[in-house]
Amino acid sequence: MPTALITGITGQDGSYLTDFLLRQGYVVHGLVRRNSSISRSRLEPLFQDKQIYEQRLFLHYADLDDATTIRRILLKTMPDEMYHLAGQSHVGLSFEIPESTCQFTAMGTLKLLEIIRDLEKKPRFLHISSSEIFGRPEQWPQAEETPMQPVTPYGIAKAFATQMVRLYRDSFGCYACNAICYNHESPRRGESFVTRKISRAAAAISLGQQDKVALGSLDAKRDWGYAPEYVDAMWRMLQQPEPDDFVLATGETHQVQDFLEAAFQSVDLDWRDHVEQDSRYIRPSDVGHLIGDSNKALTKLNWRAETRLPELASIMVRSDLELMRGTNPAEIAPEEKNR
Ligand code: GDR
Repeated sequence: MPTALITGITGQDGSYLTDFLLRQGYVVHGLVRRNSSISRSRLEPLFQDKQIYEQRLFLHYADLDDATTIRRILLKTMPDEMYHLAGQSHVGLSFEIPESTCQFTAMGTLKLLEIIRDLEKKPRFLHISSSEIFGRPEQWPQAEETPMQPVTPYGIAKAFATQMVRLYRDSFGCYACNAICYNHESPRRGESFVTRKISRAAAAISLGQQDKVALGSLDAKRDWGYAPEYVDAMWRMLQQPEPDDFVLATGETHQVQDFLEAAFQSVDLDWRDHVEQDSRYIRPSDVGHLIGDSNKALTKLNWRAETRLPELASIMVRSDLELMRGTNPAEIAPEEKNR
């Protein structure tokens, strides 16, 4: 059986990737931060499955800066593939905690690359990079070769990590790839990201549990896709004969307002009656017009993002409605708090 190791296994992408790899017949090992609670996490249904947990799915405690522990886990598990999804992923928060964002997102990635460089049996390595590396680009849409011009601490940390992955591929012969992911959302999205904040608010307001939601910039534009489709592309990337970078995006851009419109419309509400603007959610600096060009992924991976904004918003609101009514045990409310 092929073996994979995932950092950030309890996150949105980590949990979808785990489901995906288990379906493909993999043995999956996951790194879990010592202080992250694994009960009530997105993996809960898998923990309950006796055929899976500790049979084909194993968790190991390690922080990203525990290089010795991670080396030991790699030597013990000898994975064929390693998916590096962990890191401080909230862009707004990265302005408040820039040092730890860089420590985990930038240096954490470099430490993993250093460990892999020394291994006799090197796993194929995928780093989840981000459209944030393009910052305020001068080229639309952005593709793999678009220059990086990050404008947030998170984006700068990701640009460092992305460039390091290229260096280890080109200079040390590692099979290392960057999945340059644009925003990708789902019912498992952390509650502090704008789409999930909106889907939860639309559901709670329609159930009469809440009346208002406070948001930052409504004009901000993003290229929003559906997360389960993106983990499929990550896996396809590691099945290629040669390591390479790929942009994963829908190629469509929408404003936060458009997501509000679609989410509230799906429960017959008008968002204008329920949204308040709150300057606490406005960032000191935000990326410009980001829209991804995934033509290379289409040509080489035969991958394209299928789910578009109105459907995505309605999937998320429907799931939150079921969660709030207690009729959706498959989707567990993630741990993150609303910001
Ligand atoms: P982003 O996602 O920063 O693009 O990073 P987020 O959902 O946090 O913000 C998207 C846009 O919405 C605006 N916004 C708000 N954002 C949040 N979080 N909360 C609010 O109340 C709010 N109101 C408006 C933001 O200003 C922003 O413009 C995500 C993360 O998953 C990264 O890890 C990933 O790399 C990128 O997507 C691609």
